[in-house]
Amino acid sequence: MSQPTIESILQEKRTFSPNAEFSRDARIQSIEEYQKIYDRAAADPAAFWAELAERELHWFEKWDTILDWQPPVAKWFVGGKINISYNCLDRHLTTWRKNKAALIWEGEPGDSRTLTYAQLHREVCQMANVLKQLGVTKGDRVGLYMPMIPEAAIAMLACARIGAVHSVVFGGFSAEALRDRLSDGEAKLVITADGGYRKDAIVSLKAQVDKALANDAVPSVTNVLVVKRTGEAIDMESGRDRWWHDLQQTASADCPAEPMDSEDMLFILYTSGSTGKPKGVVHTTGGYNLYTHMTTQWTFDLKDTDVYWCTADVGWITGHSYIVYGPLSNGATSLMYEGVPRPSNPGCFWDVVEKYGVTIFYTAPTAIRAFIKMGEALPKARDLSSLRILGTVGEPINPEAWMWYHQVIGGERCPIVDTWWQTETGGFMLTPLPGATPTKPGSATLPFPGIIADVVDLDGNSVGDNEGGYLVVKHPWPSMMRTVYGDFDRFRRSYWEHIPPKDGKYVYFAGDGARRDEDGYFWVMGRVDDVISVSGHRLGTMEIESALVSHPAVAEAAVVGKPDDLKGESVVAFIILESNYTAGEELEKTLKQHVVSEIGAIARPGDIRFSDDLPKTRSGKIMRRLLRNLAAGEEITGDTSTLQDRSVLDKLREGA
Ligand code: 6R9
Repeated sequence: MSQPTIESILQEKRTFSPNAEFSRDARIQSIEEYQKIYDRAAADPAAFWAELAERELHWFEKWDTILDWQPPVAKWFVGGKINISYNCLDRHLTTWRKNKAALIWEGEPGDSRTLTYAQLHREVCQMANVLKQLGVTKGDRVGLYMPMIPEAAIAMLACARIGAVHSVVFGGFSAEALRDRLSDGEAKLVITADGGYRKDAIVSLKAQVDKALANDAVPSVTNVLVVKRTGEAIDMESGRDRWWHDLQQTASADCPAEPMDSEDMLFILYTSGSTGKPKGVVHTTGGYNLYTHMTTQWTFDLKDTDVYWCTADVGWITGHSYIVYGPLSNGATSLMYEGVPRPSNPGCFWDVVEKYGVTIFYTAPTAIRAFIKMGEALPKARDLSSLRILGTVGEPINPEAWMWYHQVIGGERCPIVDTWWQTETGGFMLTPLPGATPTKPGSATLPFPGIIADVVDLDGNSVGDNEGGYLVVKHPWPSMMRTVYGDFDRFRRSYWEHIPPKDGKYVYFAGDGARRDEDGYFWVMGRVDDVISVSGHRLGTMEIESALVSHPAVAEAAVVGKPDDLKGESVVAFIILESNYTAGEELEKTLKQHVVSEIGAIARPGDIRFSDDLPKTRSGKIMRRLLRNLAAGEEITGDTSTLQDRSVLDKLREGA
């Protein structure tokens, strides 16, 4: 091969087939059925999506062209008229689902609320009228900076209803990060709350908004709409700031959904590049609605009896696609929880599962690793027998964490769907279908029907089985991002130029390394920016970390490369130990030897550093870039605005 790719060194052989009883009741019941759908879709993706768009969604007017592909610009269902708020709400009102729970919400202090489809529809319509009253019109951008309360979903759906573009900024971000995002999108209105509850404390959201907007820093913002959540004292700037409940009370509940062009912008969501300013990922209406609808339905095998819970925050793409739009478009019951495991209630997730009889539970590896550290006693103290499907997203899951999830949470009966996707892809790209796909711990398995994925070298040639390379998508799909807001050139450079077009055919490069095994299963090996180069061997981070985590002493591991005169780079491992182990030279030796025996001498860590914590993004992804700086003894460079807890870096530095 002409170009260096990534070597794969870990072999995971365990396989788990869906049980016969589960498959019998599933929407897609066997791997043969999946294969049939997949093949049909691959033969003509546009026709496949058009058939589903017609069957599954309401269109005010049908499209003229299914797909207009002028790389790297894809337009789906061109000329079609659609409204995602209509598909998520109105169309359910003429069915028995009118009085079904659309949202079940549980607040951190223990307060709760259930909104039926009829109730949710009413509140969305009222809020849409409030937005109009405040001068928001089609195409205007609205910034949301909200706690995890129903009003967050209501605000998103209200924007979509009148064709305003929402730009949700995660409530944990700083005033500066909020200001940058509001400025970039030139938001007209900001919707926030006085505060929210997080880990037994109040997060003062409105005060952060005031800071972000101080000195007229974002001149496009004319109003701030404030939900009363905590009741704490806040400043209300007269003329600018309005209470949500004041305006909602008097607003009419009659607000027909605006027929939107399929390609009208639905939302902007910012994702951090490793350097430079965050990218405003732009999603449009029709394709996004269809893709999130289908992936939710098939990947979670949705039934009307399900209580579906995705633990993400609405500030992330996972919250957009799989708390709000995908589930509601399907008429499902979506649970929203304001809290996170915290000292006063580390087992709160299991309380919620038991209280509401959750059947589908979707979370992230970072949470699973935290559960493992907290021990089995917490989940074992609750009745989790309602669960039937488990999901994971956000990072590669180490096989041992997968096994724990399978055994302790899933009681060995629940299929695990490991869903690989990105803010940019809008929805699941690689994922098992729970009644059909045999799973392997650590693999996101196979492409969703209609997705043509591959692993290639830098020239764009497919690599062989079990050879590492670059994960790409070779045919446009309905929910792909359309551009970086205000910077089309950055869109082209970031995703379409690393792997050059071959014979005029463009491929989307996701930025992740992967390999495909002899069964065609994909194994995501981590971000290619994080690849470690030891004596000419390019190693992904995931496999070495998984080898370390398979040792009983290791709760969590992050590996990075450190410059080395002889080898180019040597492996440095940052380790969080299980509580009953103590750091020391003996254990260091044992762990190095463990990596050698699990995957080989090439991956042997030169250096092991024990720590209590790791630097993570606010959505829980390990920031290896910062660890790389630390390992090399360098200053931290690049953007740290997404870092969850700055003090972690200082602690790691002291420990070095
Ligand atoms: C949905 C979301 C995207 C990046 C992606 C990859 C990593 C997400 C994964 C996974 C392995 C999975 N990632 N899911 N890696 N297996 N199941 O997380 O979006 O925040 O944009 O992050 O997350 O590296 O490229 P986003």
